[in-house]
Amino acid sequence: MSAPLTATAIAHPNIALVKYWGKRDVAENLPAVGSLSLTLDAIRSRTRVRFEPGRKGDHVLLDGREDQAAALRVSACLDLLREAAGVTHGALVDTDNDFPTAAGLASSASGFAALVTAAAAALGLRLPLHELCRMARIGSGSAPRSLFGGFVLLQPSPDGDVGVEPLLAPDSWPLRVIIAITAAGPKAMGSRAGMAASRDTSPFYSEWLRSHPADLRAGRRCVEARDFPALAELAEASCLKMHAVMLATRPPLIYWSPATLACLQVVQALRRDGVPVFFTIDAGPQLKAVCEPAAAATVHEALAAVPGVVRLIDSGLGPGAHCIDD
Ligand code: 2P0
Repeated sequence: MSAPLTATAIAHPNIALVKYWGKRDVAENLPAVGSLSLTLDAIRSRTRVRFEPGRKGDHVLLDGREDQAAALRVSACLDLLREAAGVTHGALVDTDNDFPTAAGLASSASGFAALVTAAAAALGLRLPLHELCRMARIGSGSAPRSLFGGFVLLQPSPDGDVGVEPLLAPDSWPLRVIIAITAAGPKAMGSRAGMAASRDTSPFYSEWLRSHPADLRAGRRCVEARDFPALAELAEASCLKMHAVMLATRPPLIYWSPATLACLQVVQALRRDGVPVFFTIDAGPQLKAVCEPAAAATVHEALAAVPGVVRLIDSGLGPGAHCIDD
């Protein structure tokens, strides 16, 4: 059967509970550390890929606009798929996100997971999962995590590559995530440049690398045991350790807004009062509060009252990337 040459896929952003920050190999986009994430269901990237025989080059639309920087990364990723399929067709790629792009909400993770899923289907490729993960990783280090649903572990493997392992399906531990959007514009410095700056200048970077494997092992134990209090403590510590590395980078990487800190303090106060919730923050000013389902309404209400919070997104845990009908 010939390849359909066109396909559309959906992938959901993921939120890391044990964070990834730093690269071991820039050309291969190999992370210096593993990570543990959960995939969301309330927000998504949708990517349509159409290969056209005889077309030279790719044309990339991101939320309806041409984006040169995104196009270069998309083409690098598509080159791997073209090579696997033995074709040279250029592609039309149309991606839209139903949430703010490049604002610390993992749009590159869901975008590249959707891209490789759609492109592989369009080219009729049945790739081993580790190959699809490698291709997604070339696009974005956190993208392999969005190929899977629920809780996902990304771990450096002894051969120097990374392995991705789904730990729990979404309904096995159905936590809720309340995202407090405190600013919707794109961030000042992208993760890629920020990671390179931290590696080169942050005095805490070596300690981050040294202590990370133990955090990842602890993260796996917490998720497998569904131990919320232990996961809460670990995830907040991993988040703040990463932000300490960022703050000590020269020039400093300060991704928080005053409202980010206000939200963090609200979450701390809730937990002190016995509400099962913890925070995590990525390379942007949004705060993600992870809680048990029964606490979601309380957490939502408390974050909605924080000055500077412009919007809240309530999410459950979602599935991995998948194709949909065009
Ligand atoms: C994470 N972040 O683990 C961490 C926490 C941001 C802070 O993965 O350069 O967009 O494409 O590999 O995947 C964001 O980094 O970076 C990220 P690249 P990516 O979620």
